[in-house]
Amino acid sequence: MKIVFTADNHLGCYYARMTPAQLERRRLALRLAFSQVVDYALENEVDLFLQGGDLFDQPDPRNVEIAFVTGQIKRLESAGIQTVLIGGNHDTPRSSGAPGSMAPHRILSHSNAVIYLAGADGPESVHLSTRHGEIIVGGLSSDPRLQPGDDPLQGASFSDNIPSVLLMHYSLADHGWVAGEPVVKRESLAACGAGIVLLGHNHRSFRQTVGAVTVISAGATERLDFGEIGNRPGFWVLEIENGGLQTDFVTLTPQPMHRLRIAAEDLAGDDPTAIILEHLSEIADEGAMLRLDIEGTLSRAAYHRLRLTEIWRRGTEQSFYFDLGLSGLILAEEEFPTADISVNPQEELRRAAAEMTASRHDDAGRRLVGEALKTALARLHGEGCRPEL
Ligand SMILES: [Mn+2]
Repeated sequence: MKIVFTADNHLGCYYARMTPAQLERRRLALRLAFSQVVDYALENEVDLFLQGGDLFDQPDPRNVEIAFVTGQIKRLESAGIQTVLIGGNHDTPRSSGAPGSMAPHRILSHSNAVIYLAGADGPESVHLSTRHGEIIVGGLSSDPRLQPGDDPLQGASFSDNIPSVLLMHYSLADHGWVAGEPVVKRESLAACGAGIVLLGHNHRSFRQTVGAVTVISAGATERLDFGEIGNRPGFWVLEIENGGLQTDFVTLTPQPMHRLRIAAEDLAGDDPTAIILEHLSEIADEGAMLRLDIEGTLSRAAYHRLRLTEIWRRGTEQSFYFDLGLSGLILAEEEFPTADISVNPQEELRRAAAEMTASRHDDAGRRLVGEALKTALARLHGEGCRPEL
């Protein structure tokens, strides 16, 4: 029996800093990645198509994405391939009990060829007959009610319908788990009864053994942000025959992505902008997502010589999408250049305080303004010294 397993396709993913045209092209790339998984399933005549959550990036996907997935499922159905899906943390409504809230997977499961294991009351399993034999597939959708550190398999019971393949959308302990989300403990995984556990959620693919269980993390079908630049997108093919398991990871070609880091210390010269533009032109690629990070300590003078708008414009022209990261940039502590500027900050503070005092009709208010002025002047002269007023 041949199975295709994919997860974290994140169809319709939103990028706040893309132009509407870029966003549409990016979303098309995400759909294209998913359709390549379906192409593979059709060309290789697999028996089952399993999706491990976060098919959509939101619980309320746009019609474009719903229509697209419906079309892909139709293709699978026409080839006699059944689809089983679960919900992920992105595409499951936060409160499934709220009036009118419904997982988008319910729309898809109107097709007879689609089974959605919502798992609102614990794990579910379903008995399937394929061209190459029978199989029980279990599913544990992402449950928004779980607290950080909770184990979704704790107390989970399949009664006597123990799945041979279990689909989940959770992190595995000691493997990509970040504090703040639920976590599957290794002990409960080893004891769950399933022979193969297929995990969505971790965008990095891996295969490992926990007790007698083979654990496979799907990995995403595209690198969703610059933090995933080292990931290899793709999907898995499983072949189960006479109790034996063979697995293959099929890679997909992602949209090119470059990350450029420039040390602030290298920008101390007369024209730091020129240095950056030269670096940018070296990796210019109109099809690529590009992120430039300027990191380290920069003097205020050098910072003012940086023409950020020009850098941003050139980066945008030379790439599909340009992101400029300045969060790692620190401005050097320097003396405040009071002598060179036409505005006298002390005078400005006193003037503002006088205006505020004049508009106050209560003594407490006036005292407060006086205190604030004192503090502000003290800060201006450097912490700790007491100015004479
Ligand atoms: Mn997820």
